Amino acid sequence: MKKILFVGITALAMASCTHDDYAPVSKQEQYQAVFEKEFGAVNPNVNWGFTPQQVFTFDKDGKLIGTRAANPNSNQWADYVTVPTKLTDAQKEVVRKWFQNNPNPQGQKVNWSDFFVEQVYKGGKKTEGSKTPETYYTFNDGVQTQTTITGSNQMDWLACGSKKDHVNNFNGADGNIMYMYDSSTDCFGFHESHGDKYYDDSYVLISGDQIDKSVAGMYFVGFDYKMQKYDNGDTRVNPDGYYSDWIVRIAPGLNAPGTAAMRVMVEDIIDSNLASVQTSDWDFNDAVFDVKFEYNWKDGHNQKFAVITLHAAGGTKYLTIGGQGDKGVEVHKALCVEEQGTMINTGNGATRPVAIFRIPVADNVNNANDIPVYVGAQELTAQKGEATQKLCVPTDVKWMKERVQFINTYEKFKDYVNSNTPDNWYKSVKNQENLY
Ligand SMILES: [Ca+2]
Ligand SMILES: [Ca+2]
Ligand SMILES: [Ca+2]
Repeated sequence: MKKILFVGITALAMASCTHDDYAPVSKQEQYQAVFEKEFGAVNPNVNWGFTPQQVFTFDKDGKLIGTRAANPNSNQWADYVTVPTKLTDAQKEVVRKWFQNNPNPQGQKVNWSDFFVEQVYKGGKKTEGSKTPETYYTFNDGVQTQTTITGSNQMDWLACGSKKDHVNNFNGADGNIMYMYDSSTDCFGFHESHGDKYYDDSYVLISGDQIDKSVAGMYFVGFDYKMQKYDNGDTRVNPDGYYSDWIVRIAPGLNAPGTAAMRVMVEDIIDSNLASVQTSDWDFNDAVFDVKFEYNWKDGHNQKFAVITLHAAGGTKYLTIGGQGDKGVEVHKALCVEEQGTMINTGNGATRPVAIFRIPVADNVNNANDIPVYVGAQELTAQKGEATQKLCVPTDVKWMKERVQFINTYEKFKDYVNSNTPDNWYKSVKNQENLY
């Protein structure tokens, strides 16, 4: 008797569930419910700021085609990227002296596919006050000779990344400034002319913050000369631990303001327990990245890329851009932080330089919304008229710090959600201190 009654109650409960108190089933439906609880009903016309973007096309020689007035006599870098202000002589001196007086420094990593290289110092030129002469005794058959060589004179072809992309016009440890794209900062090397070998294990990458206030926020690569003429080591030069034989600055290729790049701000709440979402969980900073589209000549034909500039990873989940899992780029790793649980550049965790990387895309892709973003296996979407996990804004819009309220920071965001206006809701900042 009892048993029958129990079944009856269950059946009744289920029946009422499917009628009056409709329980959302899919993740997106549950998300819609918590999103609307926070921000109100989503207007059917809201597209979250995503629109088709301008596409830059470069010819075989890396020259920008179309879209802007071309001046063949000046370089065009400034049309699509922020060209760093050149170093002053005083700044170069500060950097040179630091490298000449700090042996075996601890380096760091940056992750840029697109960057500038600027000459700082060629070894052997100025060594007053230096702890290294930047000249080296050679060893023959393991015995030191009286012959010295100036290392920098043997250093040809500055090379970037494990594919050894040559930096044009940087030879003999000298150069001016060059823009590298679709390259890599995963290592740096030089070609040694005496022994005719490449060395990409004798560099160090140092943050200007470590050197002096006048070069804070900059990055420098120093090389310690080494040489081995024969594989058996018959003639060689030992590095001396001072990475001053060639010093260059590297600077990320940041999007020029007002160019075609757009910023995407990502919220990963959909992958959380949606029953316990709080107001301060909404921050749309779990990934913040800019998207720019480019055609570049590569492997004999024009290929289309999304150039991604990753600014922040304000979440602790496995979040990938460009595809799911291994098919995408994990945001913490991209910012050179191995710990997935560390938030980066949101005021609560680690601080890192931006990451710049490229994703090959199909010819018809020209909207930042088409760059897939995943949290684990869950794709984060921005559908017109539906609760969104991504917002698209101009690249000068700042993102949120952690644990502050989105709704109390952007005063008009709720209006935008409810009525599709104002579309520049990001200009209605109420509490500047909530932004990173
Ligand atoms: Ca050295
Ligand atoms: Ca969040
Ligand atoms: Ca966050």
